[in-house]
Amino acid sequence: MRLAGFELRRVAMPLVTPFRTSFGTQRERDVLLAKAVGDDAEGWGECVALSDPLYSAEYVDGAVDVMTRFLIPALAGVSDAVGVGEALRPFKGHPMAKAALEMAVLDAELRLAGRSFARELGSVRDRVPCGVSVGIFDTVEALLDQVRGYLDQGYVRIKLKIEPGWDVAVVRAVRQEFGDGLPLQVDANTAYTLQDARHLARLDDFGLLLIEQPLPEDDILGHAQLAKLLRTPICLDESITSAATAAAAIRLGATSVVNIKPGRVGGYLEARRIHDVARANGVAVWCGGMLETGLGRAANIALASLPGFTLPGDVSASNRFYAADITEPWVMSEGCLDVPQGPGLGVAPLPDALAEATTWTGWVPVAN
Ligand code: SMG
Ligand code: MG
Repeated sequence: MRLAGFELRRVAMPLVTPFRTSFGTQRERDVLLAKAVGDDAEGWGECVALSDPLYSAEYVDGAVDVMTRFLIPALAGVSDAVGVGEALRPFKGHPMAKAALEMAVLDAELRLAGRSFARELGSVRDRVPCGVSVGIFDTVEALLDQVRGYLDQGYVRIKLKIEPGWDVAVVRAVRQEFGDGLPLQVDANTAYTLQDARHLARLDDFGLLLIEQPLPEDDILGHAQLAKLLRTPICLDESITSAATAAAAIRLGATSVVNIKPGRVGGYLEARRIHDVARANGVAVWCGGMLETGLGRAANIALASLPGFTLPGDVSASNRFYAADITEPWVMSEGCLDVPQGPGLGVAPLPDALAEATTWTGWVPVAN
């Protein structure tokens, strides 16, 4: 395949309900899509950067800029997803921007070959169990109502967002209401410091599956120290930026479970390498989420069907976040989503829904 260029597109996706975390509240997603256009195939990539650099350093305007000025022009002569990774390696950082371009080329390449993401990545299941990430609310009652609604829909695992002042008492209330059998975990998005270790150890009473990213992104040693003070397993998210950092964090005892987000690590191929590293070390992984549209969700479901993904991911149905998706909606059945089996992502945007949501498009050629 010879790449002619990328169509960049921003789509505005209002959330069904505000999603509050320790770093801010999302009300609408401004999603950047990149469509790879080749001489004989096209493919879709989704950039998971948020509007503001609060989850990680990347943000949507920055992703458009780096793709346009540096990343896409570097893809001259590249013909497949492995080549994208090699061509973009000299550029520091910007994993979410890189991942979107790699995803688009992988989709195009696989569509051409008639092979699915699942098959390409090494899928061993045809459906994956769905967990759901639940934000911070003004009252515990409002949270309990939300959790009850998700359990009624069939979600098999609940993740609670926590922050100082919204942690131990909230977890206790959820346990009291829904029982000790509910698979439950928490995510702090870096909101604590090592000084909070004694407080966080109070979570040990509640049989949590894990605590996700309690400390800052660059504090690997802090997480290793914290792990010695808690019985609750520590799971890194923001800190894991590559297979190499995953290997180091595992070796240092900083993480005993790993959240894999392809965008955060530069793409689906690096995500698979992290899966392989973790599996070789007997460390469980699960697939994280970044409020993806149906496109990114398709790829995540495929990834989550690899053998090392032994915990339910933040892989939920389209209607968890969006009343109207830009693809056919992902619908949960018996707490699971079916792994897409068609060529490439196995899904494509619905032209009308895509046009409706689009706020901007641009064309960036690849000079060959
Ligand atoms: O897509 O289900 C989803 C969101 C899951 O909580 C989620 N993601 O730190 O894991 C995380 C957050 C990052 C995005 S918060 C706006
Ligand atoms: Mg997280």
